[in-house]
Amino acid sequence: MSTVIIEVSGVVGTITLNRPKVNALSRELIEDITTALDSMKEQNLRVVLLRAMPGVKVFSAGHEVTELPTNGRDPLTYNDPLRQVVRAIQTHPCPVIAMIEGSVWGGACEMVMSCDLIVASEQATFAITPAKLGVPYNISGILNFMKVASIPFIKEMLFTAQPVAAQRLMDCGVINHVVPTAELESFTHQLAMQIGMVSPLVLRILKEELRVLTSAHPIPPEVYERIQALRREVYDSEDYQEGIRAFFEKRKPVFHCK
Ligand code: LCV
Ligand code: LCV
Repeated sequence: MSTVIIEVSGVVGTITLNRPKVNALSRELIEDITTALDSMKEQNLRVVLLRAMPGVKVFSAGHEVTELPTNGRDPLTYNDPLRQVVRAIQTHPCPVIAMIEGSVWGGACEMVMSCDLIVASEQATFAITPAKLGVPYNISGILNFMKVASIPFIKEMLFTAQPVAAQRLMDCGVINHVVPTAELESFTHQLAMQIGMVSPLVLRILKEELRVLTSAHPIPPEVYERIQALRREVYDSEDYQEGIRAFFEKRKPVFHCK
């Protein structure tokens, strides 16, 4: 059974996450999302919506924790499914609008914030959780957060790992619109139709120009390697194991900085 529902209405394609219980981003779910995005490239679409089922409490619980490696491998390498779905959204030729109900966790925050626009219901919340789980987030993931939010705000979300209300993210320029849940679908579809009426060729070049320019951060190879070495110390640490163990034991992690 596919973990996503795909619908096309006119020039708007919709990808609905549908993986019980909490849309945790497993390899399977991410492959279904990227396959849906690829299939939509072949159709004459102008906008893609990414959403969960209406009325969900949890939009996505983030990375499927059971798929986080615990054998000393980097949990967020270039080919990790989470990295792949973020790039698939960022390079998709059409604007991708995230329509958010419920709570968004961990890597799902980066996936949503990599969409071109975000429309959220008033009750939606976002929690960026690597620090809670003991995961050394990867450098392009951090850059994706920097693209949409100020450094102080992103530091607060990363350092506290706590849920933040959609309104606060809109006040900080991360979310485009916060609307009452009852209006979420109609508002988002109206926005999609507006975008669907302008030149798709111009949209494609504008999106790619913005992606290239916001990703242009020259880092000397040695600096990159130093960051990778620091990240390796973390994912090789006992704290990383403790973060994942605590998750499965449904208890708070106790970190010892080793
Ligand atoms: C697998 C899960 C998950 C899950 N994976 O229902 O950004 S990083 O670096 O941290 C990155 C690595 C990342 O994204 O890590 C994952 C970060 N995600 C989180 O911290 C969210 C963890 N989940 C929760 O806080 C709660 O499960 C939420 C609030 C999402 C839902 O709470 P609720 O009380 O409604 P349960 O907690 O009972 O979860 C329902 C089932 O989903 C599993 C969880 O283990 C439980 O399974 P069982 O019913 O078999 O016990 N589950 C939840 N999240 N990310 N599995
Ligand atoms: C020549 C004009 C213009 C005009 N050029 O009075 O950013 S990019 O990439 O798009 C870039 C290439 C660019 O800047 O493209 C131009 C973008 N501009 C617009 O899309 C605005 C187009 N204009 C309008 O929406 C309306 O004209 C406004 C709202 C500006 C004014 O409306 P209003 O009803 O008051 P009219 O539309 O009747 O315009 C008065 C006269 O100005 C001409 C227009 O053709 C009309 O000429 P005639 O009286 O001879 O019919 N006009 C308006 N804009 N950009 N000519």
